[in-house]
Amino acid sequence: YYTDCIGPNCKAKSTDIDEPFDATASASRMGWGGPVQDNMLQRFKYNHNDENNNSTYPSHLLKHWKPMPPVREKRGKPGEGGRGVTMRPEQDAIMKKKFKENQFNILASDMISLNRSLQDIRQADCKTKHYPTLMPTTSIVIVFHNEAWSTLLRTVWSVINRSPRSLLKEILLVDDASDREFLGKKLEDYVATLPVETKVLRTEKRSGLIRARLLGAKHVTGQVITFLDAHCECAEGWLEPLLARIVLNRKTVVCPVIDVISDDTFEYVTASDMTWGGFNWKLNFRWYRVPQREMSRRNNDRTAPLRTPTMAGGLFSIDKDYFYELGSYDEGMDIWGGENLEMSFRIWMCGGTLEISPCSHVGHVFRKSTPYTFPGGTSHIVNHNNARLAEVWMDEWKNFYYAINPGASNVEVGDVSDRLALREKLKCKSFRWYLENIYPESQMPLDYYYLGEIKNVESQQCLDTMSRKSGEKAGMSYCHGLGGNQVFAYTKRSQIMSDDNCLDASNIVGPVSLIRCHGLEGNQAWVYDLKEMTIKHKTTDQCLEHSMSADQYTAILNECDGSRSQQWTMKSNFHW
Ligand code: LR7
Ligand code: MN
Repeated sequence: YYTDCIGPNCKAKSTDIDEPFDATASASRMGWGGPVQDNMLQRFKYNHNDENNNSTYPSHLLKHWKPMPPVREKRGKPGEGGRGVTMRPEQDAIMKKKFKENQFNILASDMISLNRSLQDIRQADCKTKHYPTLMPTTSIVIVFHNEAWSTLLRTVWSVINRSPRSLLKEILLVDDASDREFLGKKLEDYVATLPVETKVLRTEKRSGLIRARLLGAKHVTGQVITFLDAHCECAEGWLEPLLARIVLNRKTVVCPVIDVISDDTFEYVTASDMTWGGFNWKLNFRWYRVPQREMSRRNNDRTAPLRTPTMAGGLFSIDKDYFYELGSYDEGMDIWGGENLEMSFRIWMCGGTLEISPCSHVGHVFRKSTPYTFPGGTSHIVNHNNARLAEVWMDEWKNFYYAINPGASNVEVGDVSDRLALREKLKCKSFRWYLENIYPESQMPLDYYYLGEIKNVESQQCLDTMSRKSGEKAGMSYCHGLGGNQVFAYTKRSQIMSDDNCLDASNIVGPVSLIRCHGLEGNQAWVYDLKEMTIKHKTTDQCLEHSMSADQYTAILNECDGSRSQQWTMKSNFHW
């Protein structure tokens, strides 16, 4: 069946994509008997006392939340139960050709029902959790630029099918100047038939996801804003755990666990609840393993909310008033990037809490590259956004960003005075406070003696990561004075580090490598002697030497002999 007729404009197959929707069945399945009347909305005045950090609810407000009945599996239909779909080999060519338009397999997505069922992948203890009877309502804000029909509408349907109607105020779709025709009137007509109030808002010109979200937020009438990307699937029981945290403390910003929807088969794959959000020197958001410290704070309860240093950015709930009190978003940020770390730092430094609720799961189609344009150039825009966040929130640690990403020092940052005034007005804490109290595991060294290049006296060459991966040999090369791969921090914890890798002498004699920093001294502890100009490995007392004997230049560990090949300067000759 599903041959080469694909997409919403494909009349012949449209019934394969959105099978007719039975509104009455759906409403009764949701247990709410149709559209929400205003007087049914539970306008719960939840706790505005900011000091309230209790993690339990007053018992009279607690009742077992009647769970949503799961979407029934449509037997024999592709993709049901969150399974991946397999394509027939003869579709390979067209699949490959179409892939670029969205950077995911649109054929697979179009084969799957907009209402597809998912496995209930929550931990057993999540299914029996008790939530308050009264919770705030939320509006869902989904921004998109040239999103595909089936992924966008599957996101919408997953919200409708799996959110208690009494909590769901409306869905706001913000079209950021898409030029795909079906996202015009056709979309408006379609959403008018949905059983939950859904509006399409449009930016006048391409605004980027940050300003598009601001437009959406302006129209929110619920008490909580829940942001989603336009290619998500909300899983069973996703919403209650998010809102429940805001009930307890309105300054809590809550993310779901973000599961993976395969960009190839659209299989729904559960992500680990043992990862949290971090970032590296380049200011890329990265997932890292939750440290034991945080597990202990949660009494090793894997269903307890997880305090995360940063969030991925696209999927979270936030009290609407708090969103504005906290300074919403930086309107000076374009298209994509930076707003996730900016908001994460702001939340923590200005008195809020950022959490992942392990009982809430939402799938997201992760893409390897972006399908859409970045007017002005991708790196220019991302550098601009990141520079803004670095200038406003990161104090001296902004230098790590400029050092490892020299291209960013040349972009114009624009006016950040409003954002600095916001930081002042909210009496936000310092970035040092954030690193010490929220993210001590970060690869931003708290205290360091030096940040710059490390040059060998004899060869006049510089230590260089050569962009190699963790575990590989450290390199040496001509000193270019630009930073990037030749920037190292010499920290008070005796590490010589570049981003999240540390100079490591696992071999007693021979080449040294760059290995993920462990912070436990051992093979990664070095002492720089300013007078001798030697870099000594702490545990073996051997010296770092530039070896030019092999056909490849490397840094090795050797007996100290006072030679110039064992002398190094830590004197930066570039500026950021
Ligand atoms: O100009 C634009 N206008 C838009 O409306 C560019 C994008 N968008 C829309 C886009 O259609 C999509 O719905 O914005 C949304 C996010 O863009 P993606 O899906 O291309 O971004 P991403 O998933 O690669 O990026 C993650 O980081 C971004 C940084 O700016 C945003 O915070 C995204 O929301 C965020 N996505 C997630 O957090 C999902 C989990 C991914 C991870 C890790
Ligand atoms: Mn996305």
